[in-house]
Amino acid sequence: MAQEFVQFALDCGVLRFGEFKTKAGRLSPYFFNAGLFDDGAKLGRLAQFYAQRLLASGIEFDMIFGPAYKGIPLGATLAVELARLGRNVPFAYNRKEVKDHGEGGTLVGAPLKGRVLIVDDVMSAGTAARESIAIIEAAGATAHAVVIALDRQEMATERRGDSVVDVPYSAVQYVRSQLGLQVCAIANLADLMQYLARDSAGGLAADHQRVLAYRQRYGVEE
Ligand code: OMP
Repeated sequence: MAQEFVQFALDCGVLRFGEFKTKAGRLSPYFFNAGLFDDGAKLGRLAQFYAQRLLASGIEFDMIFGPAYKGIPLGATLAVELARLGRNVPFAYNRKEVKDHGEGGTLVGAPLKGRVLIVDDVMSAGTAARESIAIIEAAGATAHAVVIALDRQEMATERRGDSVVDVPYSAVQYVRSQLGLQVCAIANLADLMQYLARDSAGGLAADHQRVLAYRQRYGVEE
């Protein structure tokens, strides 16, 4: 399924090779832009991948939380897909701006309670995951698990005084072992490497080399 997903992301132009700057300031030879799952068919297929991966993982959860902004359509479409498969669970999301009228507050949708599953696009340094966990815990619920489309399997960063340093574990590893959440990804960097290694026509050979070099510099062991 991971190889099929890598192919799907490439076909949608969501996964691209080139030169990109990540949130952590790294120059990456690839980038995954989930915002380019930008029509109904692509979002529907994406939701199927999330649902399949999640059900295969055996992770249990009581409801879905989609963090603003990119997690909102991901969580919503996953909830629709799960309901279609016979598993109807509540869904909530947050807004980034605090509203001073109407329904108020920053949370929208079902009340946050029980074991909450966070749905997001990519985990690099884990900043977004930490923000979601704080929102869920503040509401009195339990941040239980995270499902993402791509685990970049690279070193997380940590603020030490005035500087930001690389640490020898990934954000996914940190969220699993330090924060105690279960994490699953539809695909990871190893899957991407496998895809590139299998490229028989050789059109992606240069990208393969660049991704290898990037992994040597920033990658972590699973
Ligand atoms: P963390 O919040 O630090 O884990 O980084 C995840 C975020 O990085 C994503 O939500 C995106 O905003 C961005 N990102 C991607 O979307 N795709 C990538 O391939 C790499 C990044 C990134 O900047 O690291």
